[in-house]
Amino acid sequence: MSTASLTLYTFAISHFSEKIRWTLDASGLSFTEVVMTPTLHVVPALRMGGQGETTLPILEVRQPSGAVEHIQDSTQILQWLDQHLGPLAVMPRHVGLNEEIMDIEERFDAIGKDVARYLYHATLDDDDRIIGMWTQHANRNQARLVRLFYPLTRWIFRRRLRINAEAAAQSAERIQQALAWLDGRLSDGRHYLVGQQFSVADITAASILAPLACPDQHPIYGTAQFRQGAGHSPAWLGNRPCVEWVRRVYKAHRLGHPGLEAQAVA
Ligand SMILES: N[C@@H](CCC(=O)N[C@@H](CS)C(=O)NCC(=O)O)C(=O)O
Repeated sequence: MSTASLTLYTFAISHFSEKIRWTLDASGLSFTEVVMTPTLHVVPALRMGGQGETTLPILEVRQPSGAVEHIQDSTQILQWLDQHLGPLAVMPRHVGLNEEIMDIEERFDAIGKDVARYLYHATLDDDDRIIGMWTQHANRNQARLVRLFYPLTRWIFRRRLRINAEAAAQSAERIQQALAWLDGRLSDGRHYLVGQQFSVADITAASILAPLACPDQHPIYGTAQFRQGAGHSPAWLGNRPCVEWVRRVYKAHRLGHPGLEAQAVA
C-alpha cells in the first residue's frame, strides 16, 4: 500500500481542499496536486466521484498494479488515509480523543458552505474578481471558456449555493455561532482544540475559517488582493481570539507547503 501514488484534485480557493492538502503535508505523505478550474471540474468530478456529486477535493489512489480508486468528500478522504496509510499523527486513535477530534471536524465542516455563501454573496457580481480567482491555474483556452460561460455559471451557482441576502445573513449567523464556540474553547489559553497536540480538529477549523481570517501563509487568502475584497472585514469578525488563533495555527503549522504551482488541468 505504501507504494500507492496519491493525486489530490482541488480548487486553489477551496477550504475543504485546503483541509486535505494540509493533512497530507502534516502527515508527510507525498502527493501530486491537480488544481482544477471551477466550472470545468464538473464532468471530471462526476466521473471520478461516481456518485452524482461534483465536489472537490477528490483523492485518486493509484496502486502499482494499475488499480485506481477515487475518494470524494474530505471526511471520507481523512478516514481512508488513516485506515490505509495511518495511523496519522494528526488523527490520534485514543478513543476519547478521536471522538472529540471528529466532532470538531464535523462542527466546522458544517459551516463550510456558510463561509462560501457569505463571501460569494459579497463578491459574486464582481465578475473580474471571481473569474480572476477561478482561472489562476487555468490555461488560456480554459480561462476563455470560464469567462464566456460566467453569466450562466453565476446564475446556476447562485441558485445551487442559495446566494441571496436572506441566506447569506443566516450563514453569517451560523458562522458567528461557530466563532463564539471557538472563542469559548480557547478561553483557557489552550493551543490546540483537543488535548496537547495538533490534530485534524485544528486543521479543519483553521482551513474552513481561513477565507475569513486570511492567514499570511495561505496562497490565496493571504494575499492583499483577497483581503481587500468586500465582505472580508465584517464588524463581528473583528480581532476576536479565534481569528488570531487561526493565524497562529497557520504560522506555526502550515510549513513546508510547496505552493500551488501544481499541475493545472481542466
Ligand atoms: N462535503 C464535501 C464538501 C466539499 C465542497 O463543498 N467543495 C466545494 C468547494 S469548497 C465544491 O467542490 N464546490 C463545487 C461543486 O459543488 O461543484 C467535502 O467535505 O469534501
